[in-house]
Amino acid sequence: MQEVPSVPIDMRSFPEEEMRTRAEEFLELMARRHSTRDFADRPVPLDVINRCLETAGRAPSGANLQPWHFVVVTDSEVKHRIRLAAEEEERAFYQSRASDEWLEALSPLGTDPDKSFIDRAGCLIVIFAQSHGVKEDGDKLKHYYVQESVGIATGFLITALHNVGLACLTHTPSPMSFLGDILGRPKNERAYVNLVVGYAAEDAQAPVHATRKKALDEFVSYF
Ligand code: IYR
Repeated sequence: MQEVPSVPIDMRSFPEEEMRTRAEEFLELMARRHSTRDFADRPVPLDVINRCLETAGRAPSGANLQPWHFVVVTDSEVKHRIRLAAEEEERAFYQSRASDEWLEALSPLGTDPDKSFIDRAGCLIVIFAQSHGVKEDGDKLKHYYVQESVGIATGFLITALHNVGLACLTHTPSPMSFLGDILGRPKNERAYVNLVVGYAAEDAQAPVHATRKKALDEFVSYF
């Protein structure tokens, strides 16, 4: 490694027994996370959302260029505009854009063009990926591993939200360019996901299909 300015980092390690308990407890927490469309019609505390967004902002990224932007939408009128635009794309998706194979894969989820949960949920966090940055002099700044970086930050955010008891749904209408238009985002940004966030309704449900997760031996191998 070349010598670069460096600082000490405060990373904790634990005795193995404590590692096991922590791994167990964290798995137990995360295994209770499910995407849901059943949100309570209740505002979410913005200070909590902001702390969760700070967690997202701690994600690793290509050359640490943090090629993301998050828009928090709590305004009911803006949420409603997004719902209507999303439903228009989704109608085209279900009626003609989606292949039969895709519709078949979605059938156990019971999804359809109705996105009324967008009105109900406390907020939307629309996540944008910056294909490149913009330097102070206006020149382009190349970004690296943009999709991967934004995906990791999104994962951090979903985890942080679940940790405070907020539910979310990763909504990805296709195409999603209406999100950048409605929210006035610059040309170097592409909507990555519309994260619908809120308190889960008391009787919130998830399709059985979505709760079935692969066992460890189905997705891990060792050498
Ligand atoms: N965007 C559509 C379809 C959809 C696609 C996938 I991949 C999903 O996991 C779920 C739904 C919709 O939101 O209905």
